[in-house]
Amino acid sequence: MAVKLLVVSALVALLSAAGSARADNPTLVGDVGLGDSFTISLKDATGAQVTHLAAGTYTLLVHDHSALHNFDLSGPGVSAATDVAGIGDTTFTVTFVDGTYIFQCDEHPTVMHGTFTVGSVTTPPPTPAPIPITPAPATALAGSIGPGKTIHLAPSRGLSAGKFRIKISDRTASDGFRLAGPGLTRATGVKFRGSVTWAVTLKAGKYSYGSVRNAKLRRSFTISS
Ligand SMILES: [Cu+2]
Repeated sequence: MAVKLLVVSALVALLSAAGSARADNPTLVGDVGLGDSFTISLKDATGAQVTHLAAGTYTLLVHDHSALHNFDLSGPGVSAATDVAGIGDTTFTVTFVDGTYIFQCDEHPTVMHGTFTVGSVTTPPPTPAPIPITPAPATALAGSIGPGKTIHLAPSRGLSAGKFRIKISDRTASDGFRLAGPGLTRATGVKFRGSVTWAVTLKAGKYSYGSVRNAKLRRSFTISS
C-alpha cells in the first residue's frame, strides 16, 4: 500500500513538473495582416520586436488577421505556419536552437518578412528592407458568403483596374455569392457550397458583391483606373 502511494505521488509530481514547464515557456506573439495590411511582426511578452532569443522552447501565439496573408516561421528544427486563407489565432510550441530564423508571409515574402538570431548566433540580421509605402495593388481577393447573412470581400479598397483572382468561399446551401459591375456578372449557385476561384478582369467603376437572392445583402466597392 505504502509503495503504491509512493508511485502515485511520484507520478503526480512528474506530471505536474511537466505541466508547469510547459506553462512556463516564454511567449512570443506573431501578428500578420491587420486590416489586410501588408504587415508582419514578431514580439516578445514585453511587446518588443524579437531580434535575438535564448535557445529553448517557446509558446508562439500567432494572430493571423487576413485571408490574404499568412505567418510562416522557419529555421533549424522549426516550421510553423498558418494558412493563407485562414483567419484566427493559432498556438505553436517551438524549440529554437543556435541559428538564424525567419518569419514571413508566403504570398508576399519580399515585402513581408523578418529575421532573428538564437543562442550563440548573434550576428545582427541584415538591415531589413524598407517597407514600401505603397505596396503593389492587390490582385488576389477573397470573397465569402455565409454562414447566415455574412458577406465578405477583402481587400475591397485601393484596387486598380486589371486582372484578379478571386477565391470565393460559399458557405451556405441557400444563397450564392454574386459579383457584378462594369462588364461582369458572376455568381455561385444558390445550392452550391464550397470554394471556387474566379479569374476576372475588373474595370474602373463601381462593383457590388454579396448575396444572389437578397439585394439588400450587397455592398459596393470601387475600382480605380
Ligand atoms: Cu501576404
